[in-house]
Amino acid sequence: MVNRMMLILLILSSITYSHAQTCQGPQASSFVIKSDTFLEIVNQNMIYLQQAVLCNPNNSLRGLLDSKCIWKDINYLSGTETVYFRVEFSINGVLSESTLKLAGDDSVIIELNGARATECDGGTHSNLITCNITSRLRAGKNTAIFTVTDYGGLGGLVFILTINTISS
Ligand SMILES: [Ca+2]
Repeated sequence: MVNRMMLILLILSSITYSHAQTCQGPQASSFVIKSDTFLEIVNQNMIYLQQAVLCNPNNSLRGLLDSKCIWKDINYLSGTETVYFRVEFSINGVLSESTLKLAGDDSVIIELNGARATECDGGTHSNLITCNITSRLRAGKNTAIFTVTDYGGLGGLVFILTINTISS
C-alpha cells in the first residue's frame, strides 16, 4: 500500500515537472490591466482615499468595453466632481507595444509617469478612445493617474490597458 502511494506521488511529481518544462519562456507575453483591477482613488496630493467601486447600474459606460465601469460611489450627484484614480504596475522584460482603450463620464485626462498623455484625450460616455502609449511607459515601476470629471448625473471610468513585452 505504501509502495503504491509512493509510486502515485512519483508519477504526479514527474507530470508536474514535465509540465513546468514545456511551459518555460515564451518569447512574447502580454498582460492587461482593467479599470476594475487594483484601482485606488487618491486626492489631488495623491494621498490614498479609498478603493474604487463599481458604477451605478444605469451608467452608459457599462458594457462599452470588456471591463467594468468604476467610480467613487454608485450615487447620483448634481454638481461637478473630479475623481483621481491611480494604478501602479511593473513591466518586466522589454516593452514592445502598449495600448490604452478608455471612456469616461464625463471627461478623462490621463497622466503616465508624471506626463500628460494628450494622445488619449477625448474619451467621454459616448466616445471610446484608443491610444498608443508605448513611448510613455518604461521597464520597472509605472504609474497611471486617471483624472475623471463628472459634470452632473452619473460619473464613471472604464479602461483596458494592454502591455506587450518580449523577453530580454
Ligand atoms: Ca455625468
